[in-house]
Amino acid sequence: MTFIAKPRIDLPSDRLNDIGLRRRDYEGVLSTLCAGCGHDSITAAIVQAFWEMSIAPEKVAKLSGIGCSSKTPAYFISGAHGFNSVHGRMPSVATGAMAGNRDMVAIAVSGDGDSLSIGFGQFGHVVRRNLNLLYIIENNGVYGLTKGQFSASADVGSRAKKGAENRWQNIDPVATAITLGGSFVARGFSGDRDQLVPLIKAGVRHRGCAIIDVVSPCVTFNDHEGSTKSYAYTRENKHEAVKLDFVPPAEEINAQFDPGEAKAVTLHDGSRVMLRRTEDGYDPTDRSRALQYLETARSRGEVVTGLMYMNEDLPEMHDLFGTTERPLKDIPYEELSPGSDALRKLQSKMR
Ligand SMILES: Cc1ncc(C[n+]2csc(CCOP(=O)(O)OP(=O)(O)O)c2C)c(N)n1
Ligand code: SF4
Repeated sequence: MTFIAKPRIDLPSDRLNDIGLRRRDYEGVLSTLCAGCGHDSITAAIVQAFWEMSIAPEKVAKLSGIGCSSKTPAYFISGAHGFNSVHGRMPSVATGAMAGNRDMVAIAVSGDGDSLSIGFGQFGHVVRRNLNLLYIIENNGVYGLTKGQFSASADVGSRAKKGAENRWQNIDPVATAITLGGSFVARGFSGDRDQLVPLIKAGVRHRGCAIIDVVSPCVTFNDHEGSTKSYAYTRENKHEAVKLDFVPPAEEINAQFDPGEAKAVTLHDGSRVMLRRTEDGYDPTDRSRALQYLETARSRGEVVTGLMYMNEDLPEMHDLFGTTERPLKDIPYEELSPGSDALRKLQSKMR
């Protein structure tokens, strides 16, 4: 794969974040995606969120599968660790990485093809294991990289560029993730950065698997009339279920809310997610209500966005397995491999 380095331009007006880095330090190489591709806007939102959160690039692990979407980790945080894995198999690689070092901040980027077609099994298991990572699905309803075939997220009745109709039932990653026991499930739109940035921040700080399905139009193969994943359709039918603000630990909640208008959910690191109710009175901590709400919206052809479901009390993978707090790289070899006597004892228990 060829990479085009980005020219480095440091403007005097560029602010430094709390660890002395500029926004530019969170960028990657130049994107080679089509001009106008929604995926590039998601990259920009990731850059902004990680810069504002002052996360050290070397503490970040970027993971992806295969697809235009899965190429995007090359376009952000070039100082991070990264693994561009096999189509649909990113969750296994991410599980191995996070099992080995729980101190890393993991961000996984996938596509609707990568996660809902070939990788559907892996997607299901990473959600139910509640692996601690932010998992973004850049959802355009097609396989962009292989020239625009319908993916499993394409809605029934939506049309391909040359007019063919999709007749297969679609898989909604949001409803699926909630059903599978997901602990943080949201939907965004690549064209709405104001909403996406706080969602990404909250997803990073959530302890467990944070799924964000982001409608991300493919301008080359799926941005025409008849597509339900186009810019025009999404803008027209987008409905924000709940507004979200992210408040870092120790920072005061400055916004003024009317009584009953907002609800704060405290995350494990002390940061808070402020949920501001919309006129529907939607409550993303109520699982059955969330599923019902999604079904009603689906029947109306609405694209509901925002934080759809959140549960801070579910144990994440390390709690479930009772694994060590220490990254495996910091454990001396003698402790990691206690020798053949210990192995014999273990085997005898299983006879
Ligand atoms: C095992 C395997 N099967 C098929 C492919 C061909 N392939 C490459 S990317 C892709 C789909 C990508 O679609 P999606 O994940 O939605 O990403 P997008 O390109 O739309 O962002 C397919 C089928 C492959 N690379 N590997
Ligand atoms: S083919 Fe579609 S998904 Fe791929 S880069 Fe172009 S616009 Fe984006």
